[in-house]
Amino acid sequence: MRKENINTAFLDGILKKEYADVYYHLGVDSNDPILKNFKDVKAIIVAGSGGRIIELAEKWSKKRKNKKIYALPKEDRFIIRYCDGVLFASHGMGMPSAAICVQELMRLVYFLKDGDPNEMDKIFWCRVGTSGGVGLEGGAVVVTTESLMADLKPYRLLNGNIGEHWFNCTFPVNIARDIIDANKKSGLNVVLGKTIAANEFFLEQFRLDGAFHLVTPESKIAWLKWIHENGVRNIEMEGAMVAGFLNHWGFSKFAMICCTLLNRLNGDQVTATKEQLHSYSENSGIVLFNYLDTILK
Ligand code: R2B
Ligand code: URA
Repeated sequence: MRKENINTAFLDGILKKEYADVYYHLGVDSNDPILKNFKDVKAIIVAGSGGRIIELAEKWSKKRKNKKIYALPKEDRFIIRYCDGVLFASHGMGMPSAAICVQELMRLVYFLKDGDPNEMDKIFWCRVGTSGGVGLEGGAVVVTTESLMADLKPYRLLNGNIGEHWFNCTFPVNIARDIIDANKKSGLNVVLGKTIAANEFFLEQFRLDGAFHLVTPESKIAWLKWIHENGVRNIEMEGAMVAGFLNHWGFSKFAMICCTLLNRLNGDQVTATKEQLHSYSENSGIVLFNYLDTILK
C-alpha cells in the first residue's frame, strides 16, 4: 500500500475515535453498529445498477448456505449489501458518480481494517458491468488489463489551479489472468483487453444515435478501428477511475469484468432483447463468481 497517498491526517482521527466518519452517500457513519458485521470483508464488488447489486448479493448468499444479507437503509444514491465476506455496492453511471462511491468505500475499508495496510491489501475489488464490445459480439466478457480515456490516455482530473493529476489506470495482470484461468471451463467467450472509460454514453463513445453528435460516420469508424488496433476490446464509463483510485492507495488485487451488449463496429443502438441483455449480464456474474470461488473458500 502507498501510505503517502492515504489521507491519514483525517482518517486516523476516526480510528482514535476523535470523531466519526460520515459516509454520506453510502448512508452510514463509522459509529453505526451495523458496520461491526462488515469487519471481515474480503471482497468488494461494485456495479452500476442497484438491481444488479441486489441480485449478486442474493446469488452469493445462496452459494454460501443462505448466509444473512445485511442492507444499508439509505438507498437513494447507492445500494449496499454485505454477505459472508463480500460487500456489494452500486455506483451509478459514469466516473463522477462512481468516484464518490469508491472514495467512501476506501475510507470505509480504512476504518474496517483499522488502517492496517496488510489487512487492507488482502481485499479483492472488482467492478462488474456492461459495455460496448469493439470487435466482440454481445455476450462476450472482457477482463480489463488497462483502462484509458477516449483519447487512449489515462484518467486525469483537474487538480485545483495547479494543473491535472494523472492516474495509473493499469489493472494487476496476474489477477486478470487468474480470472481467465478460473473460467477456462465456463464455455463463455472471456478475453483479456484494454477498456475505454468514456465520460458520456453518446458523445465520448462516438455514437451517431444521440440527441446530437459531433462526429461523422467516417470519424466514428476511424476511432473504433484506432482503439481496436491499440488493443481495446470494450467501452464503458467507470474503469479508468476505478483503477486510478485503487492504484493511488496501492491496492494490489482488483479487476474489472464486463460483458458486451453489442459490437460497436456494427452499430450504436442496444437492440438486444430483455432476455438477451439479462443473459449477457449473467455472463459477467458467472465469470466473477467462478473467480471468487477460487479465492474465498
Ligand atoms: C456501462 O453501462 C452504463 C451505461 O449504459 C455505464 O455505467 C457503463 O459503464
Ligand atoms: N455501456 C456503455 O457504456 N456503452 C455501451 O455501448 C454499452 C454499455
